[in-house]
Amino acid sequence: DNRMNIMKRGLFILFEGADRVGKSTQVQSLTNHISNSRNLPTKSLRFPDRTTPIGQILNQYLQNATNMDDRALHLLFSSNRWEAKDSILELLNSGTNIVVDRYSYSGVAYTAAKGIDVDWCYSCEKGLPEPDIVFYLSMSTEDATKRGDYGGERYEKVEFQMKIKQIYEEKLKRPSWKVINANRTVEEVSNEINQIFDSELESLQKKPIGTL
Ligand code: T5A
Ligand code: NA
Repeated sequence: DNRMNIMKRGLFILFEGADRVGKSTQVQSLTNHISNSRNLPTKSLRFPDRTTPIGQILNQYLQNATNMDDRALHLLFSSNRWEAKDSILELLNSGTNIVVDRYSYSGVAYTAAKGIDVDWCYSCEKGLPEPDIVFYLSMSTEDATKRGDYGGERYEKVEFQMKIKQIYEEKLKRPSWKVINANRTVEEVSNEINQIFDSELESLQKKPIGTL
């Protein structure tokens, strides 16, 4: 009877990067790979989660409909993750893998790019569930701006995006991050990501869930 061995915790897989590098596309692709090819329970999540009351305020801000103090805004983005903490832990503990589109590092990068201290930005994230794998999608800002729908939302300005990229790469990136060259076809990028996931799955399932 091997039923007792079947239950493994879910993994928390995070995609980060500046605008238009292909995060949402790859979140969908890896979610399909985990649920269809690997046959494991999987759910994709995104931040900001625009469906909650806090998320609706953030959505209005992003669509340029409201203005807000930079730190007040930062705390709302952070709250939007804290309000998801319990459901994230429930999913992981019940064996569901989560593939997440942006999280705390987006929070820090986008606020710090306005000139606010990185440590202050990060302190609001301390204690949240920690991702097991971070895929950081990287490409030149110039090439990213050529991709579909660029320029609609508040932060989609070239100079600001260059600052975001710099903060990710000089202040936030950890040695454990998987830096992925995002300036290739969707299939080339997802093949590399699937391979990394497959090779790390078993060992990561044995580790306890961490906290930021
Ligand atoms: N934000 C977020 C904060 O300020 N603080 C926070 O705490 C958080 C969590 C909204 C904004 O909120 C800010 C950051 C953002 O400015 P969002 O909803 O994630 O964040 O933004 P979106 O506009 O949905 O997504 P992005 O602009 O970041 O794009 P993605 O997800 O990186 O890229 P994707 O997959 O949507 O692809 C973009 C286009 O490129 C094509 C796609 O088909 C699409 O047209 N594409 C490719 N083309 C060629 N080759 C490839 N390999 C391609 N992959 C995708
Ligand atoms: Na996206």
